[in-house]
Amino acid sequence: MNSRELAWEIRKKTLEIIHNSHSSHIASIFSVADIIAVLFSEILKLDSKNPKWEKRDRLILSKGHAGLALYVALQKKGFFDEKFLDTYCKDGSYLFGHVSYKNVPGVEVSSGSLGHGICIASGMALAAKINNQNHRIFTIIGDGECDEGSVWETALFANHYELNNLIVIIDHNKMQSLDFCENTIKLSNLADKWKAFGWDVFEVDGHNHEELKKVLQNTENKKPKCIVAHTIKGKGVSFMENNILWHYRDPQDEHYLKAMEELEKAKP
Ligand SMILES: Cc1ncc(C[n+]2csc(CCOP(=O)(O)OP(=O)(O)O)c2C)c(N)n1
Repeated sequence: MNSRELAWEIRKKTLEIIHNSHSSHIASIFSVADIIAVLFSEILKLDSKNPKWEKRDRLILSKGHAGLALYVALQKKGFFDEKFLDTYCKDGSYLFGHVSYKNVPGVEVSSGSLGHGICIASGMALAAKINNQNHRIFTIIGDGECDEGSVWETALFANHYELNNLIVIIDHNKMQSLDFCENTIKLSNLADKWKAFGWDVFEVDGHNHEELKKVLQNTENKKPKCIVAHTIKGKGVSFMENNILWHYRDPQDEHYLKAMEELEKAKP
């Protein structure tokens, strides 16, 4: 399955599960679907039969409310079966609305309390350096998440320790849960801020697989790397795109059918 097919599978399956479980965050999932698909198809060195393989790359999805996208990618890559995936948000399931590592093969850490993923990732990156290990640590954070002070403490920390094995991808959809980022706490030019903190910074279209592949494949950097991925919240379903309602809204039958029709038409 190539990255475009995986992204499509992620959108389709997450929509189906969100609808069945009456849960939320579909727009956040659609925003990050292409980034996750490219990482799992082309970039991450992983072994689904040995999820704790020591030399594996690490991925932390810090915007843990979009965790269903990660769960679907892991399932499609063979870390667990579809029956397990379909327990999402049901009584007794290990698969919650925010990412949990407990009993879920392939998940590195639990997330959802925003601002923590990058801190854990930088600790992992420093540990890998101390132990002379060559794996890379990727973390995906939200732009609203950049309101957290811990993100900027880590930006200083990673620069200080020259963590060139750390790659931060910002899902820059310009929205957070209740409003646009600029109306909440101004981020202004995010790329300039990371540059000022001493990082190698790249800006890409976060739905363009070629651009994502190119920037993610090149990890020969001397500094920690920040990829500002310009995305659209709700990408792939016209009435969800850039519509803040779909951060939390549970798609009813009519929304589900309409969204599914659009996704079917866009099948790669
Ligand atoms: C520490 C913390 N504060 C508040 C929340 C509630 N919350 C959940 S999602 C969200 C918005 C996140 O926005 P962003 O990081 O831009 O993610 P995206 O728009 O991609 O969903 C907030 C504030 C949280 N999960 N953690």
